Amino acid sequence: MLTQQTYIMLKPDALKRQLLGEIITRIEKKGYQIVQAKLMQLDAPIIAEHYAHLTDQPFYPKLERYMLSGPVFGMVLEGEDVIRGMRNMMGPTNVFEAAPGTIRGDYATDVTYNLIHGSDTPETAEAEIKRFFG
Ligand code: IDP
Repeated sequence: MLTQQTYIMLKPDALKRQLLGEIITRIEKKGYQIVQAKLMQLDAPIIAEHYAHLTDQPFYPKLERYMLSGPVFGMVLEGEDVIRGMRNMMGPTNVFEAAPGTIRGDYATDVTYNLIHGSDTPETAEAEIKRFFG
């Protein structure tokens, strides 16, 4: 048993489409605890830091516009194997591969506008929690 924390961010399309409650309900029903949460308007430097592995990609300007387009809802979740569990609940980055039953599979139809971010390793979880919650 491995109790760990992860950083989850509901992206601007989740808020615009009023899917916040729906997604949080899934997280709560799964049994993960929300230990911190806040609404934030990100700026370009923090987006570039968060997506440093993507800044040289051709789609980065679109990703930056998307992440600047409205507030995001950041959360720290705690639970057994929560990093892997949340990645499974989210579905893969490519929505066309995301199975029904996953958040992206059920609600997203576009590779960029895919509703949710979740840390992918314990190291990135630690860095992302520090980045957004200090
Ligand atoms: P993740 O969000 O599933 O961890 P990353 O590769 O870190 O995946 O990508 C970050 C975000 O960048 C994605 O969630 C998506 O919004 C956007 N993105 C990733 N790959 C593409 C792409 O090929 N085209 C357009 N947007 C992309």
